[in-house]
Amino acid sequence: MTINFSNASFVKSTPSIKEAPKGQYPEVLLVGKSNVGKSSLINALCNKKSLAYTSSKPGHTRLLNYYNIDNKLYLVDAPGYGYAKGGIDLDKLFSDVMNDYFTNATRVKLVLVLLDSRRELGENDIEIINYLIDKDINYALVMTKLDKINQSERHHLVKHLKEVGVDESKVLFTSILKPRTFDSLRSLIQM
Ligand SMILES: Nc1nc2c(ncn2[C@@H]2O[C@H](COP(=O)(O)OP(=O)(O)OP(=O)(O)O)[C@@H](O)[C@H]2O)c(=O)[nH]1
Ligand SMILES: [Mg+2]
Repeated sequence: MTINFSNASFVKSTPSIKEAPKGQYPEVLLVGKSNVGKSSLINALCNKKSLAYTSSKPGHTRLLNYYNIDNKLYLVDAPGYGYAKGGIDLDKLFSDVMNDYFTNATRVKLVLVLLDSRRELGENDIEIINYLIDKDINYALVMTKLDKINQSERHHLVKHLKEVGVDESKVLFTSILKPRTFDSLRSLIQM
């Protein structure tokens, strides 16, 4: 499947899967800790500056946001986890939205689990990866903000991923400052 990622548009935001677009396309879902760069990754993939709303303050995306990519698939931006902010428990929001999503969405082609290259995997990250393995859902790990680490930190990170049992073939590295780092992600999505 060849996809023109530049032909992207926002479809809708929805608090629950009931009001989601009616499943005519396969979906690629993005999950990850708040502020890891989910919305930024959508913009970088689609070569657009502000298709998805990004913010340096965590907790920005609170709904499922659907983007139509070239009338061939939906990219779905999910709320982040890992912060309790302004009276909103993001972990609860995340698990409610995700339970709803995985129980009702039938066309998940791939889940991208985003992780900050500077950090070790948290409990939440590992829980989600195990959930995806358990449910036999196709996934990949995207290490974001690659520009923030040096070579030796990258080595350390790869070693850490091995130690926690991550399958290396499932790992990609990206940086919004290096547009070419998104090439392999585009290939993976088109597979
Ligand atoms: N240096 C650098 N900064 C990045 C990169 N990706 C994202 N950022 C920055 O990280 C911050 C958070 O990015 P977002 O894309 O809004 O993060 P998010 O995961 O959507 O956050 P929530 O919606 O709160 O869950 C912003 O200030 C981005 O500019 C990257 O590859 N490199
Ligand atoms: Mg966001």
